[in-house]
Amino acid sequence: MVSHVDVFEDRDTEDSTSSSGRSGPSADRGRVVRHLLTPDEAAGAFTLAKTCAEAYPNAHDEGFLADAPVLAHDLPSSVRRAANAARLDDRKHAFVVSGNTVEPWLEPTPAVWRDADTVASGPYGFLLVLYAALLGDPIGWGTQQDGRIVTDVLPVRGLEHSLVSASSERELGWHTEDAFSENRADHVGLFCLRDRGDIPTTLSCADPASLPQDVVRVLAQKRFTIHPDPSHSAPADSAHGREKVALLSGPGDAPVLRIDRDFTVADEDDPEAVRAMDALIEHLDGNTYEVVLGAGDVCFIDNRNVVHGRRPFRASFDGKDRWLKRVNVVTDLRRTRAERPTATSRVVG
Ligand SMILES: O=C(O)CCC(=O)C(=O)O
Ligand SMILES: [Fe+2]
Repeated sequence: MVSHVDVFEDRDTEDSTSSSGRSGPSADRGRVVRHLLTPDEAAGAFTLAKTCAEAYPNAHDEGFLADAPVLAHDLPSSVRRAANAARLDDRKHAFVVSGNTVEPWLEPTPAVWRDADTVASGPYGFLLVLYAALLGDPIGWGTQQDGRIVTDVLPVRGLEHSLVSASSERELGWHTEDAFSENRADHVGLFCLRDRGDIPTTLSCADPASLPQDVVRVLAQKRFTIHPDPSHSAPADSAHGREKVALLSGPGDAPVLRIDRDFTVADEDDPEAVRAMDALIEHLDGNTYEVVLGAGDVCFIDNRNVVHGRRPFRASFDGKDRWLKRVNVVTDLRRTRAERPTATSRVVG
């Protein structure tokens, strides 16, 4: 659960200690909407997910993904209402459903993502897709985690200092998820199955009104390139990262960000673009705040409104490490069709 100075709770709830948050220096930054399930609602949602896990082979199944928006009608009405309000709120940073069931006999955190797609962790993947279906349609990437739709975020030995989400000792720099692609998600769903103390996820947003207007003007022009991060096994001849893109779009009161701190470049021979990008980086660094996800929190980050990352931590690699299930959600599946092989496939690229 999230407790943050600017977290909006959508009904009267009591904070539990499963997670906490810290505010950044400005009070109006965090727009994290949290919905706390009652124990009965959590049990109902989990039972629905288990029923799905019995009826479909896995949460990546095209049949399940097609049916999910209808199956999601059986989620508790309170969460459906909250998700609908979040869907229509173009200023929110994240929507968190707290209080979800995580069974105490959850298997140990796997050593690598490849081993994480197990039957035991299955119902959680189903539940994540059901919640995702309240906001849009899940997609996966052919170039990431074998094209799985529900992927896994866990620390991997040997990748402690890498630039991907399997890192631990190194901060995961803030980023728009899959910023390099036009087919990137509108929401990134993270279901925390196991937390390990205080390991904050970071969020940051742009406020164009507080940036110099000449900087905003340059950021809105296609003068930047964004390369895929190494979580993607993109072919060497990939066209991604060659086209110039803008980093800021949309109206001033609902700006859309597109930037990855570690993989965005402005041409050296375009000093105006370099300066504008430096200003945006400084701005986003300054606006960064923390949200701690605890076990049972399902957090949908709005990938248009905010960038996100994760603070560094010391992993133990003993099966007790932090473990999240992740899903990418688009609000217009048709938008991604050119890079999906068939109408029913959810795998982009
Ligand atoms: O670990 C986190 O809190 C965020 C990870 C992340 O950015 C991702 O998986 O896309
Ligand atoms: Fe991410």
